[in-house]
Amino acid sequence: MNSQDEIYESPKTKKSLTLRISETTMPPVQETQIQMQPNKTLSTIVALSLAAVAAQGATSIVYSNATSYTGTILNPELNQVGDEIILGAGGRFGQTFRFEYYGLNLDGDETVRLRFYNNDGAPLGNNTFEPNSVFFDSLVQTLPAPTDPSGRNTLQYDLNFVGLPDRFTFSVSFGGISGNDVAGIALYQPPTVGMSENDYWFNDGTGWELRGTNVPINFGASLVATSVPEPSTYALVIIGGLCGLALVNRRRRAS
Ligand SMILES: [Ca+2]
Ligand SMILES: [Ca+2]
Ligand SMILES: [Ca+2]
Repeated sequence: MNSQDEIYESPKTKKSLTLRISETTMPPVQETQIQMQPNKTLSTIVALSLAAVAAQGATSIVYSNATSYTGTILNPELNQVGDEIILGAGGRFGQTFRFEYYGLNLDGDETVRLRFYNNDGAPLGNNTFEPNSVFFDSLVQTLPAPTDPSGRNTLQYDLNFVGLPDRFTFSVSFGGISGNDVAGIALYQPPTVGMSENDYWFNDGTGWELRGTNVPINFGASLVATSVPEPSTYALVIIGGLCGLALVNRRRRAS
């Protein structure tokens, strides 16, 4: 039998209380993804174009902390928490980002918001800077209640090839949490691609604070990036080329 520790935030203190929740097995975690159903005629052309682009640009996992679940959940309640990460080698145009959360007694009114911050804020020493400017914001979205018996679920975000710095902070904040509701972030350790310090960022609305506990706090997450900025641009060029070809043929027939 495994146990699951839950870390409860207690403002103004660096130490956290832990609470044991009994848990039996850990089946595979489900994923919630947005599936695209592109137009059939276009999809063939786009697939060909994307294949051509894929041959030019490399897509790879530039951050991964998704291999070893620690059995621990960070429960931020209604505060915003962030994990500062350093990316591994690879492209710097973000394709997809995933993180894993935990939900208990959710009622359906819960929300989640993911944000990426440059660490270009106030210096705290030791080459550490507060999160400041936002370069990706999912805005407030509905948080699905996990259906997996583990209580855990993964959210995936399309990053639209946003430019990524080598080092930044991704933050998560939940809403609609009241009564017996619990929403938290699944902690994994260690990252297998890229790295993160053992601490994490905490914001109760009055500013950022770097927090550490007795255990490494690294959010379960992964990031896929490519070295090609916008494949859609290439796709449009190629589609444009095909249209031009058709036009030339038509003109030839007309003459
Ligand atoms: Ca509830
Ligand atoms: Ca609720
Ligand atoms: Ca960390």
